[in-house]
Amino acid sequence: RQIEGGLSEAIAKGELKMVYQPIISRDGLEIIGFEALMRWNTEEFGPISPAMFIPIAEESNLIHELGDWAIDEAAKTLQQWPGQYVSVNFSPRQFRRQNFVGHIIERVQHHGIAPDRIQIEITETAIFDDAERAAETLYRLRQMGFRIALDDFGTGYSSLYNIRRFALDCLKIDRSFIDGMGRERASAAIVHSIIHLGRALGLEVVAEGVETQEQLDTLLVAGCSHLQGYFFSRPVDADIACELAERRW
Ligand code: G
Ligand code: G
Ligand code: MN
Ligand code: NA
Repeated sequence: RQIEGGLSEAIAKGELKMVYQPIISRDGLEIIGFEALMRWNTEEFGPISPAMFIPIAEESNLIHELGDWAIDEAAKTLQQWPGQYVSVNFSPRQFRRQNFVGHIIERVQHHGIAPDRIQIEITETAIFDDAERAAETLYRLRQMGFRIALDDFGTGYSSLYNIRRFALDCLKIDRSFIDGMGRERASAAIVHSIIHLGRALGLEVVAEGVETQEQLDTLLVAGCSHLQGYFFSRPVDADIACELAERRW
């Protein structure tokens, strides 16, 4: 369609960019890493959200082109950063790509970046369909030194089963739960449960979508290890992210 056509030329036309949102550690409230998020500014229609174009790209191999471009951008940005890692989103189709492990290690080595400075963000959907193969892929990625985060945690299937069986470093609590925390007992209970579960398993837990001081206070009392959201910063361009790197809250 129209979007698919535009997207296939977007890289060459320089219409894509990556923006970076800080991930904050509870210790010292300082930035330990950034999540990389893709942005597409079209000539014709203005900005189009990744929530719109990523699913379209994922219907074809276009997603691999975008994904490779995203890793290259993140790696280049990492070369200028003192920060610990950049967290890159991978869609299920990317994760299930033939020789995904070999492919990603090759690109990272090409840029001279240590794998432990890349965090791979996947959703439960990516590992649910073929759990056997997913477990193997995650194990190998982890062995090479990559960090693994389970994104949108709590919204997918078989959450508890997944975290027991897969090699992970980090759970990211979906922002819908953080948003609901102050209003609904169920959301608050889910947030607390995920934090406790993560701690018991020695995993980092990132609360996403933190927008208010009140949410931050609640999360800190609950023992959440990491935080991300507009309260700290919106996703920003690479050069601004570099300037932010030393900031504390
Ligand atoms: O940044 P924003 O909230 O608009 O992102 C919307 C959705 O698009 C989120 O689910 C996010 O994970 C996804 N997304 C953003 N950037 C990328 C990317 O580089 N690759 C993939 N696969 N998904 C992305
Ligand atoms: O699915 P994923 O968690 O990768 O999506 C991240 C999306 O959430 C990005 O599009 C980002 O722009 C958005 N986001 C980040 N922080 C906040 C926040 O505090 N509030 C809201 N509403 N969205 C946020
Ligand atoms: Mn994400
Ligand atoms: Na998420």
